[in-house]
Amino acid sequence: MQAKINKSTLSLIEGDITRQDTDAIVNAANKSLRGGGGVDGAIHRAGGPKILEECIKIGGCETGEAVITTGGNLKAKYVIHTVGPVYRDGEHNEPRLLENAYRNSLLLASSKGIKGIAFPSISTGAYGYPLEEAAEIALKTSVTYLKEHTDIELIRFVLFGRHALGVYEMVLKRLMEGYI
Ligand code: AR6
Repeated sequence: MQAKINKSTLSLIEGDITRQDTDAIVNAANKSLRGGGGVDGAIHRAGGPKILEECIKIGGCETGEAVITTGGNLKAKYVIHTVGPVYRDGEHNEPRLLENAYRNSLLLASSKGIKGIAFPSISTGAYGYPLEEAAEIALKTSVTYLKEHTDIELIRFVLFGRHALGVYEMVLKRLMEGYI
């Protein structure tokens, strides 16, 4: 599924984030930046040791912030590492922190002249964020960003599995129809 916002494209696909050919892919990292499971593990495995070397030099990343490294052996030239919130009950600033993770990743991409960026569904695996709520934040933040900035031409969400894709599609449809 695709939506046009100004001249830019927001697209939703089912797939593996490590295989994307966008200028940058985004990692759902943790504050240590030392790697982990899920998306993080897959990116470091596919991208090779150069990514971790740069992460170690950077030192760490606060929740909601973003940093950038090489893409190593990946097709993408860059990896943007961001840290989503660990979900507790939604009353601990989780929505704001998740929005920051997307927005700061996009701001960093713009500052590097990146035109195409692929995101996984941040915080919805090990960090336990309910999928539909997270999709709303991810997509609203992206649509708002594309309305305000014309430099990013493509934001692609790469969802793991049919179910996640279906939820994102439903939320994007509601958003484009003005229901949320
Ligand atoms: N491509 C796209 N999506 C994926 C892939 C993939 N290769 N693998 C998993 N997903 P998670 P988080 C989906 O746990 O919740 C790590 O250990 C997955 O189904 O990767 O932000 C870090 O080091 C889920 O919907 O990220 C942190 O400690 C989504 O990606 C912690 O996990 C995110 O799942 C971060 O947790």
